[in-house]
Amino acid sequence: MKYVLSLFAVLLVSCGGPIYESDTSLDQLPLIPRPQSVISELGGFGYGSNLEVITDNQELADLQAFIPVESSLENSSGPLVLSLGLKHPSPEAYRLSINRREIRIQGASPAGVFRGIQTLRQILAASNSAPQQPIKVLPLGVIEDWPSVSYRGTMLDVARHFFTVDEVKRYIDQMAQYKINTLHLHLSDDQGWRIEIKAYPRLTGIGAATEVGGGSGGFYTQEDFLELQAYAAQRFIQIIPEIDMPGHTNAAIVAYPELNGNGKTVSPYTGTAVGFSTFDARNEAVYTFVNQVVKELSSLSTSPYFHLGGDESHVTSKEDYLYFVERVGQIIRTHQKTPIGWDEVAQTDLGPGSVAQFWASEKNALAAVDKKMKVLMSPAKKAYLDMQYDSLSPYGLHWAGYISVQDAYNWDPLSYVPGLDADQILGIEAPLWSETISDSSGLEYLAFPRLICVAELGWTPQSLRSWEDFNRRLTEVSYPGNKSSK
Ligand code: TNX
Repeated sequence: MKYVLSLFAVLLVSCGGPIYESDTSLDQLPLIPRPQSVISELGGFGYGSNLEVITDNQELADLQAFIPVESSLENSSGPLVLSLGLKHPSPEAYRLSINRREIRIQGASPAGVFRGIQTLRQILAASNSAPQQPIKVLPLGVIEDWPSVSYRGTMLDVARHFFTVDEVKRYIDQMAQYKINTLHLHLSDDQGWRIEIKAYPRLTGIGAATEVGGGSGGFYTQEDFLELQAYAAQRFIQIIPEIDMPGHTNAAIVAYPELNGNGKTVSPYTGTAVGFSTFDARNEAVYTFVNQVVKELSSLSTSPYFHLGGDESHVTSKEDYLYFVERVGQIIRTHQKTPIGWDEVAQTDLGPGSVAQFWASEKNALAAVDKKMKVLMSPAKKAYLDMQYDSLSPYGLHWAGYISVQDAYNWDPLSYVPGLDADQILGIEAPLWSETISDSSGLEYLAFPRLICVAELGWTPQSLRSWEDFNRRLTEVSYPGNKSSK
């Protein structure tokens, strides 16, 4: 009975088994994103290294793989029960309750149960046991939780520098911990083409061999893309493919020079300038090409969206730009996808329900809603993960300013652009451009902890957010690339 003196757990023996007491309360734990509602109750739930998982649903049973404890009842107060049937408009809603006899996670769908498991993981990590203490004690209570914004994403630029399948999976795992549900992959740019298109083999044969700074580049086979998509889907994350056009197309044009519209001889590009390349908007071969690319990618992709880029087409005439984007929008719809483009596409008639991704121009964001488009909030001054934290940051750019962790947290995606209503906003996304990073360590330096700020901006309503409270929680947890120097 050496545990009796522990501050952590008072172990009494009653007829039903041991009774545990927790010295922490559920509403004090550093949960991120902060849940919508946490009600604490007195008492504790004890377990050793084991937690028996009970569910009558096979899909939920598969989620056991995400619970970081062994499944058995030995040493535990009771089981972890996973179930569906929660009534809530958001499929990601969940209710997590911990009482003396069991932990229960009920979801509005399997995605909700998965989000609840992430919260449980944070509770387990925050509930320390004393040294040499084999029993961990969790505080009791009920968490009711759901996202305030349905689309919560990040973008990874795999074109300026290529990131391997394993590096992207690592990022997906990190996203999942903070309940991010969308990964936008920027698959093509001037410096590289990164996805196999079977009808145009030189895209990867030639167009994938370059990257910023002269490295060897790389690309995903279609099987790689499916593997990433399946890996993300297990974590209830969608992958949205982007093929950036008509600008940002030098790598495709090097592979297929007949697509070129800037009248110059092209050569591979490994610098970081933008705005010099364009497809030829008046050449039918370009639309044959675009149709094939959209067709092959749309047949692989399970996302309802296809991102056509459309940014910084500085050498495309205005007339050609409008014509091109509208035609590509129609091609995307022919393949049963909804077009998304960077905010410049709001100048075109991309059609109601299509999406403008706001990064720089409030005028474009307002034009988008006039055209019954939705707006995805990615303001460069707040949400660009590739901006330096400050002038000493070893990675990153600063054309939109320096973005400290506090800056990344202190804004509201639903009111950032005056004149936009919340119901016109599809969601929030934090883009990570990769001119200055080429591997997971650079990625993690820029993304963490600022992606965690974005995760909370999308999940937790403004009325429950405060920098002081968030910052306290952030200092109490470990996160990828946790560096105290930031
Ligand atoms: C602007 S933001 C770009 C990208 C660059 C990024 C660097 C946008 C739609 N286009 O081509 O990578 O700045 O921060």
